[in-house]
Amino acid sequence: MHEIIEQLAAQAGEALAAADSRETLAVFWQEYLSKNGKVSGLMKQLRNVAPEERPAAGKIINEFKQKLTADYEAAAERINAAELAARNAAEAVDITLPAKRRALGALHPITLVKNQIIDTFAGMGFEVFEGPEIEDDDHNFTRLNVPKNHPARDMQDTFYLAEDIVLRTHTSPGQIRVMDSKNPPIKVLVPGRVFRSDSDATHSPMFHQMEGLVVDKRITLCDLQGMLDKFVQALFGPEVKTRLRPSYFPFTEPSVEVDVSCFECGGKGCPLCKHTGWIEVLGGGIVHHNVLKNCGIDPEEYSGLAFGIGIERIAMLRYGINNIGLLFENDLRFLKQFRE
Ligand code: 2U9
Repeated sequence: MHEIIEQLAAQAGEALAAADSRETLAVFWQEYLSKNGKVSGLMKQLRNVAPEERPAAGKIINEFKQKLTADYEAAAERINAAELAARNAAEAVDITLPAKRRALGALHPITLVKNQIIDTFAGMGFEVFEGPEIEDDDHNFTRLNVPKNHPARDMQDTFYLAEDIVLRTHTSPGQIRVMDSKNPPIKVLVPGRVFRSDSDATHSPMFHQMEGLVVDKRITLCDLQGMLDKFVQALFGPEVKTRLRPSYFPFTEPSVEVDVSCFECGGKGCPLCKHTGWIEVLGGGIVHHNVLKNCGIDPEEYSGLAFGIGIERIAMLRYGINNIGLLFENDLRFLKQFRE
């Protein structure tokens, strides 16, 4: 029995020393220490030992089993520690590496200018309203006093989706919707995309407008010019001023084109202002009495002012952009220049 145990101890010792993973250790346990393992096999062999030697032999087998179990547990600890060390090494983070740079986005120049315009007019008490991009003929033209035969209605200028349905050619139908939904006093700013069949270096078939409408008692052109002065000064500097020139729009009467004194040369004349000292920036006027009537507002009691700003035009002037197409190409080399 002694010999058998010694042989088995040597064998088990080698197997345990060779075990280098949970899997090989499990195989060892199965082979030696499980119910059907070799150590249990020794116990079964006690039957063949002479009865007087059995207690001593049983004791030796038990001691062997205890030692082998202790060795097995020590090996398990060794393997667990080695596996943990390997995992820690594999998952180690080098905290001295430089951090990954996060690519930061920026607002598009159109959005920058749009926000600046909203900021200045919000400071004068304007609310912002947005109408739909697909409009009917009635809101886009008829109620704005644009007659049936007006060239703006032509297929050459307007995108028709159906007989009486268009992509809005201005944000003005938004103001009609505001007047339909509330009574004066009204002070509203209507930004949005608009669509016209027009395309060259300064025109795009889709562009952005910001229109304003004020309806109250005794509103005059002076109110318009006062507000626009504040607006151009916020955008182009405190020293600029405005000039109104007579113009024509179906929805305003009188109508004006608004020039700003050249912010490049201070009005002396330069290539930017084509040596006139003035730059045209927007249009406006006093809301036509027909338009007020079309919205159920009595022109004897109320009057209104309106203005329309082309956001691309303002952005091009502010940032010195000479081709409108650059604003829509989404070339990052261009857009990155406007990061604030
Ligand atoms: C209502 C009544 C009147 C809006 C107006 C302009 C003059 C104007 C242009 C600026 C450059 C269009 O984007 S642009 O090409 N707009 O000159 N817009 S008056 O008048 C209104 C609007 C709504 C109910």
